[in-house]
Amino acid sequence: MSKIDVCVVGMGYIGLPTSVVLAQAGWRVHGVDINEQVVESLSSGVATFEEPGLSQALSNSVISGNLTVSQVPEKANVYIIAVPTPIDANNEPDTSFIRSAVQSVARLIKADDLIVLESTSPVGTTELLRDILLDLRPDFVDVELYFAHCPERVIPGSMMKEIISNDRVVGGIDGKSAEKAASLYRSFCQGEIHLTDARTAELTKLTENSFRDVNIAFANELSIVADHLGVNVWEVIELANRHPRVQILQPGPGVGGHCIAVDPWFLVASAPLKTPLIRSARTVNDSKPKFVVDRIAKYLHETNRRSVALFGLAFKANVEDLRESPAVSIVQEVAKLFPDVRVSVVEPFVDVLPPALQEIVNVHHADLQDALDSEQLIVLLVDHDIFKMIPQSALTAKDLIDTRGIWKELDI
Ligand code: SAJ
Repeated sequence: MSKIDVCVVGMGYIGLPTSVVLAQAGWRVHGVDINEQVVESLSSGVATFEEPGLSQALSNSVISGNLTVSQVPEKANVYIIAVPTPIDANNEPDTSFIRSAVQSVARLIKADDLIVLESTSPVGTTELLRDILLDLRPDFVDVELYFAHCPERVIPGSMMKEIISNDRVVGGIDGKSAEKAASLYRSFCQGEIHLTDARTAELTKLTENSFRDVNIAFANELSIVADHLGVNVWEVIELANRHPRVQILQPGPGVGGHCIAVDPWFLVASAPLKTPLIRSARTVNDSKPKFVVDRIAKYLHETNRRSVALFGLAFKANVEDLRESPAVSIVQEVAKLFPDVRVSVVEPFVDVLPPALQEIVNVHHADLQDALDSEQLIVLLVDHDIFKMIPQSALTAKDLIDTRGIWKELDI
């Protein structure tokens, strides 16, 4: 395998960091994205999203010449597909981006090439990808080609570290494919590389995120039970976690991001009658924002107050990422239910509110100190460190709804 030829299709949250670490490991990488602005930005060495360590590494890779980016795939020895795999309105997997990605590289394929699917995908997608490619290129049916699934496992906020240090699961459609893909990942990954078949790798990735979703759902359900019983859930969890075999996760306002809130549906879609627990966990987590909205509504009805401050919009702490964020839907719902209530949103991680919130007349982006000075009801939606640093003296006279348990002693 040449050391200079990896074409990465999709320069988003996974494709970009992967391209950069490959470029830094000495490979000549060509990144592809359909979005012209993304291509323009990355080609000039400017990252399209915030992630610690990414900016510098990208700029170094572009300057070194090891990373180029365009809208068109280039001939390579390895193709990595890192495109989105969303769900549709019925929670069914939408693999259309993978299909388009395969179509875009089909004409470039040559004997001995390796095609790696990194996108989180329903079980069987790597085999499907091979079938799509061979349909497009029947001249390759009897030619050696290699296909593998190597799911990413990096966590936003720590991607550049985890992409190097995490173990990787590499599943080939046959042993040679797994070996070939493993040798690529060994060039930058310091964690262990575990070889398996493609279907096992696909199910492993879905299992990891479903496991987390089910465990968060347990914490979220517990918080609703504790609220009903008038017990402090944070204390219950702290005490229960003193048991040597109990490790309950943290309740919150719901589950956001593009992974945990989506991937369990891939498992449900693969075996709809055999996944009642995973489906139910999704339902519990998806219903949590409404529980928070109901608490805010109850307060506003009872006090007749005409303003509220909501702290945090991101899908989790210390990131600027608003995708699938429960906080965004909570803000929208409160503003819609109470059009005469002024909704102040404090989110230091973004410069401007997303368009969906800009359109709502009673929502505005507020400064943290201004909100602390002027608002009586403060709803904590994201446990950013900056909110943890607010002195208790600034909060004691406030009415607080703390969905993350950082001001647990003060919650109303
Ligand atoms: N959350 C809670 N309570 C918790 C933990 C998380 O409410 O105790 C919420 C967060 O606030 C957030 C959501 O869950 O809204 C998801 O956050 P997360 O930190 O659990 O996960 P992600 O989506 O940032 O990243 C996950 C990771 N998967 C697992 O931890 C099993 C990451 O390793 C994956 O690479 C990533 O999904 C992915 O891309 O699939």
